[in-house]
Amino acid sequence: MDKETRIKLAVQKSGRLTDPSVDLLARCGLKLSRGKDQLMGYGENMPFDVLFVRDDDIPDLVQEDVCDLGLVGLNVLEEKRLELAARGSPARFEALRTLDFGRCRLSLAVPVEHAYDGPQSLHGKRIATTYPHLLGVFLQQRRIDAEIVILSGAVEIAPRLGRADAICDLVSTGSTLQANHLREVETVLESHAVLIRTPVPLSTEKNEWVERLLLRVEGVQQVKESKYIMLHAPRSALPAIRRLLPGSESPTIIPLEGSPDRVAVHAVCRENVFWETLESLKKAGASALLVLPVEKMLA
Ligand code: PRT
Ligand code: ZN
Repeated sequence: MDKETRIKLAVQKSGRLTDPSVDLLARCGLKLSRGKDQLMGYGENMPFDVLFVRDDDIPDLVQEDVCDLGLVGLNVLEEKRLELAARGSPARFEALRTLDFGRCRLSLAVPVEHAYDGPQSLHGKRIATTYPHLLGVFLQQRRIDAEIVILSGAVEIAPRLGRADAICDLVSTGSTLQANHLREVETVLESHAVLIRTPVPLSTEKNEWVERLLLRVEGVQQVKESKYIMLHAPRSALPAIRRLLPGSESPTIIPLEGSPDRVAVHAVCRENVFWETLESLKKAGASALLVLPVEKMLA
């Protein structure tokens, strides 16, 4: 395939999104060989090449059509969208899929010893952040007049240094806030990774590959939670068993040779299957229970 028909995909070079992004692409079947400079990964078996860059550059690279696709946090994307809107040039990248990694939230936090009684408590306060636009909208919507202190990092130590009264930063486990004696008080944005695409129309050939990738991404995300359950049961127990199978659509019912009253039930459950569920199924009359991981799934 010539150069123009290869799809360029931007991925974070080194950070929290790197491993899950590369893992997702591998599960979608992409075999990458990394170049000497480690800045590019070449798809050996699919026409995708991966560009490894800083996450903050991904929205621009896709918007400017340097890359066709990008994997980036919603927090970075939405901050960029607001920044572009403020400059009078609306964002043109398109979010294609929500991904099940990179989960975190952009939150407001105050020193634990400070009283907090709703967003109004932030009136007249200084709030440190690297997300001035998202924070700005949050404050504006609530008619709160606060000063936004824009920092480029180490936001969580700003209150201790006397540079701010509160912070607005990403949180996942909350341990960073705790270590800095801060208390999470408001969520500004719930975030996760997203797959974005260029606003420029793609050739038919590229489009077909993007569609294939999207189907595979969906399949990969579904199988993570899915299990294949097999069991034997008396026909009379089928209604109860079907009610107990978690998140399964119509199961396959197979007659058992030599036992007209008994059947085998096979079902894909789109949720995790816990011991408690198996115990309930057994109580309802099921036997020979088997739970298997699902390797691939294509709707
Ligand atoms: O070098 P580059 O610019 O590419 O990387 P970066 O340093 O800007 O980003 P990186 O790798 O830290 O994060 C990339 C993306 O991961 C973010 O844009 C989010 O979409 C997502 N993400 C998910 C997180 C977190 N969870 C997270 N916990 N990004 C940052 N954090 C930080 C947070 O800023 C705080 O310092 O982790 C700390 C809090 O974590 P907890 O677990 O203590 O609450
Ligand atoms: Zn960054």
